[in-house]
Amino acid sequence: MLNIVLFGPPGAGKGTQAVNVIEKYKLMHLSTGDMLRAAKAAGTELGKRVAAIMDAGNLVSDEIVIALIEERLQQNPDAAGFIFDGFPRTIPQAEALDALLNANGNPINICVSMAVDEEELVTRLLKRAEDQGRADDTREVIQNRIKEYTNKTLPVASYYGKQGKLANINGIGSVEEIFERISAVLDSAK
Ligand code: B4P
Repeated sequence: MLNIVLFGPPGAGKGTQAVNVIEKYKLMHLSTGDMLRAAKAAGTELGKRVAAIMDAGNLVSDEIVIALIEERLQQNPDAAGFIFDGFPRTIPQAEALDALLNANGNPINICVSMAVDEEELVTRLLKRAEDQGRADDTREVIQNRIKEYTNKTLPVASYYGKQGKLANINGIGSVEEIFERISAVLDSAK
């Protein structure tokens, strides 16, 4: 089993790269951002609870995202492995994920951290705003998302570093070049 965390700031390209990774390594894609956006679009109780938080660029509560991930893990006991995209985003989320996976004897193998400078992140997300019109891709909200990342999410990289499970890659370049860098890391982690 191969369990991967794809890590990086908003706009680093986690979702973009996850598409290629699941195809090549036959993993199940678990994106908390996609799950929350789907709930919002469907207008479920959960969607109503998280809409304003997401639109402001804040992190939703640990309790909500941990429950989403736990449910998906339980629904897919036969998966060949998971790629966690946009999760964990806080230390309590990382600890909860370890507890869930360790209970099954299939811990995280590697956390791939994609480094992209702030100027490039803002450029990418403003471009995505033009293409997709996402509510959280305005200049002001992007700045808040980067602030949330720096304050709450960045410590997660050290969390995996202390476990000897952190691989840093350059997240700038073409989608194909970055995928090659990720593949090299995953091939040596298998
Ligand atoms: P996410 O959906 O995870 O959003 P993201 O950070 O924007 O995504 P990503 O890095 O995947 O970027 P993408 O590939 O699309 O989260 C959204 C919100 O949900 C959060 O702000 C939060 O409110 C909530 N949330 C989610 N998970 C949570 C959690 N665990 N805890 C609490 N709250 C949570 O790439 C961005 C753009 O760059 C795209 O337009 C893409 O085309 C472009 N791009 C990608 N690679 C490129 C490259 N190599 N060169 C040029 N452009 C590139």
